[in-house]
Amino acid sequence: MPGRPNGDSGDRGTGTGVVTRTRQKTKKPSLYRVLILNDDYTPMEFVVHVLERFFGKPHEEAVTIMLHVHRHGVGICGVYTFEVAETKVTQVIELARRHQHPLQCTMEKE
Ligand code: TYC
Repeated sequence: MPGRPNGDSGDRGTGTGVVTRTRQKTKKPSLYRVLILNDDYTPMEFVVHVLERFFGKPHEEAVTIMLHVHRHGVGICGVYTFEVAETKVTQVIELARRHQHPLQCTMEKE
């Protein structure tokens, strides 16, 4: 990242500097995978409902993801910026808790 980051070409306060920066500065936010974990007790239909409600999955895709998790132990619900991912994890865990299901959900940096 050469030069001065805010376009100050370095006139040391004399007011004679020329602003040369055209653009730069925006950084893409880090992304996080939201993962859902298998367990022996949460009903399959509940997991499908969670994937539809919080992750906007169409029914068929929700079933596919749920079965993947059922067979492999873990699956990806979606990829989001940090606060969105955190909110979705909280929403899933809270709904599962209210229904007394042990369903767990977590997030990891991509
Ligand atoms: N293994 C559960 C069952 O047999 C179904 C299930 C699927 C649970 C996915 C959690 O993330 C999960 N009822």
